[in-house]
Amino acid sequence: MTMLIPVLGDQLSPSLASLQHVDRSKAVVLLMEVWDEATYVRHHKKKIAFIFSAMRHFAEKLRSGGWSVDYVALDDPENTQSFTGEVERAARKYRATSIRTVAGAEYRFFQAQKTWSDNVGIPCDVLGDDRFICSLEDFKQWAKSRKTLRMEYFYRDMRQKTGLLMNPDDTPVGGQWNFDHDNREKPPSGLNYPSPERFEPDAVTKNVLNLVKERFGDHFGDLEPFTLPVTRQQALKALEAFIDISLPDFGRFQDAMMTGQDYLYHSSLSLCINTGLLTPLEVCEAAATAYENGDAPINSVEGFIRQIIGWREYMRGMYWRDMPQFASRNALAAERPLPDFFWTGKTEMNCLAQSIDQTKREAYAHHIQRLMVLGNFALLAGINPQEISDWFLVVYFDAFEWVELPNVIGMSQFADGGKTASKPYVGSGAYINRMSDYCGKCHFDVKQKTGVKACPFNALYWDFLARHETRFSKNMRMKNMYATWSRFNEDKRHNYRASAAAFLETLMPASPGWARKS
Ligand code: FAD
Ligand code: DLZ
Ligand code: SF4
Repeated sequence: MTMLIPVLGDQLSPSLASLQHVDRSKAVVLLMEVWDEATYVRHHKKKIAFIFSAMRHFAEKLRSGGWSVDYVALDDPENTQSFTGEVERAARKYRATSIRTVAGAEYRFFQAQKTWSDNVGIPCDVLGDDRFICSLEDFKQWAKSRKTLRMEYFYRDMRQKTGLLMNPDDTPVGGQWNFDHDNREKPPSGLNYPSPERFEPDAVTKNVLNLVKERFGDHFGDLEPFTLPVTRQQALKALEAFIDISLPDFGRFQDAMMTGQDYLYHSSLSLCINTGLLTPLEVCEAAATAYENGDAPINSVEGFIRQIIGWREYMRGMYWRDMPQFASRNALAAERPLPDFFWTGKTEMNCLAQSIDQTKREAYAHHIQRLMVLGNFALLAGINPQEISDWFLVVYFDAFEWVELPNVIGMSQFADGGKTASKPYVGSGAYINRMSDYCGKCHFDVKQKTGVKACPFNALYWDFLARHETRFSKNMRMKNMYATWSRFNEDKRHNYRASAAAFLETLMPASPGWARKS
């Protein structure tokens, strides 16, 4: 009577449902490094190294906790290099009589998981992933009872459900649900920025780095220096450092972008949370405690908690609600191919060059760089949403389809026609200039509106609004933009549109094969 417990690379939590209430003497935990998963998109080298190293460390931890663990390394000669193949092989090897597993977070994988029972010919119990705060069933019910879905209302329910930042009388701490109006500052010059807690690679990680160098050398991004947390213990240290050092200023500088400051006051904990090294609830509880102890202000703590119990959970709910159609949505009929510079970083637009360069080095960019520089550009330029989504899925260390896709297709590209966001997130050069120091060192002039030296965001912004006037001019949240557009005379409109067209002509499409094997 052996139970086989497959654990995936984003399920590295001691609290994982499949590992609870099991007789360890009658179970084998299976962890698998498989080529199919590591290459279905050509993930950033750092992301692969992080996952493999975190998996190997987790396997060790389980072994020392008395579990029997079968760890299939990528270069194991018997490795069939697919999840289903490895589950079948392990089931035969251990004469397993049942499989117990936690539902995969991604649609693609969950479909495969459902075939395991039939393929192997033994019962397979697929458990819900209770590391999320809102179950998929609860999200469905919440969504069903509403005409329009807005994250803010979902978030308030999550605050009540978790009790985070709630008074005993069920009112929000600080008298408001949301303190975002305090969160739009650009840092003054001369500030001493914190850096996230980093960790020297140990022998396990060094082996993985060699493997990744050898097998994935042609994938996007820099492998080294590699200093990411790869164990729960390190992740807890990174969390503690964030809470002590960065959280107090997280709120006010949340939207800022500064050259040479890859992380600013952001936590960079997304990869630890998404892979299970930290649970979302414990991260939020640590932030709430900092507020209760007077160590961080409400605008920072509320803003931080909202990202996790609000946006993160909401995105997951939206993903499962709309898959598999979500992946191919293209409401704005955007068909321009992804420009080459997304992979090479070679562009004279400094905001894009900086954001892409740090993405290549760190496999990280913070939210506003993703949304208001990279995503904004793709949306304004009419880049095909599936191409830009693939790019995002490849390049970030925290990119798993369930969270990447709704953020890109839904929030950033408006390709779901407004199911996720109530208006498109677009901005001209003025927004980027206000929130960053990028424009001062740019080849283009952010103040010029049209012509070859003008910041391309300016003409692209008006060109986008003009292209989609029928769809957006009635949107209440875009009323002011269209009022301004309607005051422009014909010549001005023509100049904006001609300038945008001339700029778009200069974009070189990326060669195929960067994101998926051609
Ligand atoms: P912090 O700023 O410190 O925020 C704290 C935490 O809140 C994050 O660690 C994350 O868990 C959560 N969070 C914040 N915003 C979001 C959001 N919009 N959706 C879900 N969780 C959120 N996040 C991913 O985890 N994976 C992705 O692949 C991903 N792709 C994105 C693509 C685009 C176009 C955009 C606009 C956003 C994307 N995000 C993604 C959301 C967000 O940008 C990242 O979670 C964040 O930048 C991670 O850095 P951090 O840990 O320093 O976050
Ligand atoms: C991202 C990733 C990569 C690159 N490789 C593996 C792997 O070899 N084995 C594994 O178990 N998980 C990997 N992962 C994480 C998976 O993509 C993630 O666990 C699934 O997509 C589940 O939805
Ligand atoms: Fe970006 Fe325009 Fe500023 Fe250059 S001028 S950094 S292109 S916003």
